Amino acid sequence: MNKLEELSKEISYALRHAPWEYELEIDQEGWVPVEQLLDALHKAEKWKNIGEADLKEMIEKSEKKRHELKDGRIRAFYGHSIPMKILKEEKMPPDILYHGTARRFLESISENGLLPQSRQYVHLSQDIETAKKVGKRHDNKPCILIIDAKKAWNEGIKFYLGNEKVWLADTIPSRYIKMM
Ligand code: HQG
Repeated sequence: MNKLEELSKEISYALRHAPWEYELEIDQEGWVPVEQLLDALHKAEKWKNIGEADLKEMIEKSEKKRHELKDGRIRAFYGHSIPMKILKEEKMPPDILYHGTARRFLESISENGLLPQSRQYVHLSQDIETAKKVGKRHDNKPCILIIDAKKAWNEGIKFYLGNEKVWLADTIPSRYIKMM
């Protein structure tokens, strides 16, 4: 892992899972003042020279679009697990979305649908390639699930925008899920 990847990982941890460990005041949309984050990072020897330009570079060079920096604030686009629910923008999804998962979860998913588990939202992928990558984190031969997002949305299931490749939902009942 290079230094920017390491920084991205630590910032994801702070913004998604443990803002209190860094004394960050996070708002309902997940925003944190950049100064607060930098002050917290500067306490660690390895991040003592980090500045806003490094955060910008981290975001630009990252393979995934995980963070957004705007008007002196920074937030994670998705992935949160903190008790306070992060409000996401509701949006009409594409007709089909995908979800990459492990073979060992299939039985439970077909029974209970997709649940957020330890996160605040279920994470869905815009394309099969992305879903495969997500699934590989859990299983070397991941399964790709096809979500009938159009039907779900028409029947009242809410979808939210993560980034351009990641969509979020509260839960996805199994009647909208097919195996690829
Ligand atoms: C599974 C990464 C049993 C679900 C990725 C998944 C993504 C169930 C696992 C983002 C279930 C949760 C999120 C049920 C769901 N029974 N298992 N009823 N419902 N599951 O890591 O979606 O690199 O919390 O299929 O790329 O894998 O961190 O979610 O396998 O975008 O930026 O429970 O995190 O992004 O696993 O990944 P996770 P995820 P970053």
